[in-house]
Amino acid sequence: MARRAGALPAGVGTTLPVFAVRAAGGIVEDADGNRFIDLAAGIAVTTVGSAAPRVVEAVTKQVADFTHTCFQVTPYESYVAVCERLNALTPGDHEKRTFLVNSGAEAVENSVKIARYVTGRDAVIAFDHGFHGRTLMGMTLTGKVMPYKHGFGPFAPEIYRAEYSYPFRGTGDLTSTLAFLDKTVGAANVAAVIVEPIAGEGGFIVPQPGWLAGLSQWCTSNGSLLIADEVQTGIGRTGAWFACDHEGVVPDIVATAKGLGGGLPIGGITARADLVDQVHAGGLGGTFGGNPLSCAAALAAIETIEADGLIERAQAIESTMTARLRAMQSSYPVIGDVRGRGAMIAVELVGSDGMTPDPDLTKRIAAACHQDGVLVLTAGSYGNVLRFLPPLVISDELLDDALGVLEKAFASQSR
Ligand code: PLZ
Repeated sequence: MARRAGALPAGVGTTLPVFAVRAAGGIVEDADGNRFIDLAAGIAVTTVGSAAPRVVEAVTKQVADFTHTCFQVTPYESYVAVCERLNALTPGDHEKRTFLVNSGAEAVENSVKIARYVTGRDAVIAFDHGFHGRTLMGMTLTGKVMPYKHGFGPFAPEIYRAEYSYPFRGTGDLTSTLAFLDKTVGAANVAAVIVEPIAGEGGFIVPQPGWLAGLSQWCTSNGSLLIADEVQTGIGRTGAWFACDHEGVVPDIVATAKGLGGGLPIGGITARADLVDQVHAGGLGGTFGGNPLSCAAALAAIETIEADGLIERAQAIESTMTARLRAMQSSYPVIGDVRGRGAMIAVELVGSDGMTPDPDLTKRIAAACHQDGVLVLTAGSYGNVLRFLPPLVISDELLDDALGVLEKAFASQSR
């Protein structure tokens, strides 16, 4: 940590000051031999585990064959195969096209580029509690000022922010959101509405049923495009391939990253073919996008999810976790809300009025879990959400153990 402080800027944060030396099967081991139960999965990335056998094998083979050519210079088959898989797996039966980038932020950037290109419009609607990355566009779309935006402006123009549906806090009613779009921005100016189907960094907020579908219908009626940012929710995390599937919503553009690469950096933009095929040749791309190692890993990760029944596993994790957390809620009223889908579950911590956010308690519970060997993350616009993102390969035994540690943390910290 001392070397880190001397070599890195202070602005790069650390959740847990331990250095990983290996990780697999829901355990992260540090340089001192401490073993942590992993309820973070590298922020929803290692969905298939941190050293999934198929991923290790595919990447090992690929690294010996070739590391890079740049797909735009001399293509390779695995890139095309990843695009085919995403075209098939993303919501909707329409004809689609996919291209690959390096990160979630880049997938978001490109989604917005395409939407503006094909609509010829400027305005993009994002939501409070939204997170879309740390590049200029990603940061502009992101709702939370501290730590993501403070001091980093000026921001990209023509981004408007609407209220996200937040059932626990009773805000973000669809009718008023649509009225805002019509009256304040003007439907004819809106290129795209970009939305996380479950707000991730914002605190695993699951919008009111029908809210996403309402946005989707509004977009269709007004010639605006719906961009689903499935960077955190996608690729099996929520107990479906994509979180939009739970709501029967078919977006025009889907941005993916995180879980797609089994731990290697890759992002995807999957769009309606009739739209994205309008963009001129050479208008989209990048040096590293869809690197061969990342493509090999992505194909192996998708195969692992299919062959090992990990979508069903995410659903089972949801049942186990929500049952245990609801039981804890009846003993610890500081747990105001238990929510989420699949292996994307959170609790929102509140004061004695049942509503006032309690970020200090949230920090203390997280610290107590870390002290007892369970890696949990916090989230939420008010910093009062504990979120759980286990790899889908975690065993019931480890999950149970971790929930026991969490319960102990509530017992020691919440009075
Ligand atoms: N869209 C929905 O969740 C990344 C952020 C970590 P990148 N979330 C983790 C941090 O502190 O920066 C994210 C997301 C959603 C986009 C992104 C951005 O993805 O791969 O981090 O660029």
